[in-house]
Amino acid sequence: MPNQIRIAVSKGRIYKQALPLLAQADVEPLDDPETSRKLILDTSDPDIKLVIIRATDVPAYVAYGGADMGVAGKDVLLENERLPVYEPLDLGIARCRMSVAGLPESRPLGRRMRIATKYVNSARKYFASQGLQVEIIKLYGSMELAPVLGLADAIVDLVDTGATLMANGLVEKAHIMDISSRLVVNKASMKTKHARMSQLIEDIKQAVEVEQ
Ligand code: PRT
Ligand code: MG
Repeated sequence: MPNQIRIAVSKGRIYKQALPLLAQADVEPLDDPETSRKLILDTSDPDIKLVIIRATDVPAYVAYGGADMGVAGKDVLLENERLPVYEPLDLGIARCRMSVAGLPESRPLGRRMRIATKYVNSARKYFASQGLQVEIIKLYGSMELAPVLGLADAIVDLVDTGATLMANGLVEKAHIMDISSRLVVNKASMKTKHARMSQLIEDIKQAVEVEQ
């Protein structure tokens, strides 16, 4: 399948928000991943397939050539910095921010704090940049519970509306960075399928400009 291009996307918000951009590039899936159990979707372009995978697995699929390109949150890319991919485009979708959050009455962020997070890499870099040595506890989900149950002094997590923090009695203590999803590309595919890949990237780029 030398001319086939596989695009890795995750279900949920990334898929929903990437869809209009792909449609502008004349790539329209023939199945809906929310209802179909298929993991490889045909599209209106017979040479282009959508591969449905977990958001955190997109960098690995693209780096190792399981997919030629993919859509991944900057948060996920920063945790997978060692995987070699090109990042040609900020798609401006699935926007949110990465923040430090804790209980409202908790002491100010300081040294020797325990920080619970899924984003170990980004958290370590952030606290180092603040000159704070902290202990980081890796969690895989429900981070909001950690300060409530006394597992950690604070968490590093993604925030969009703030409803999740509020529902769990937490407040934002610091803004680390803004997050959006990026188009990532396999380095070898960029050479071996150059014409088709660069055309597709250009079409998606145009679509992003229209949306903004
Ligand atoms: O959810 P699942 O375990 O299936 O996988 P996932 O969390 O890896 O995927 P998904 O689809 O939830 O997130 C994919 C990408 O969307 C992330 O990598 C981010 O780049 C981006 N994104 C944008 C978000 C959010 N906004 C977001 N709000 N990812 C997660 N959230 C979560 C956040 O972690 C917190 O639990 O939503 C909650 C906060 O939302 P608010 O609106 O209550 O503040
Ligand atoms: Mg999620």
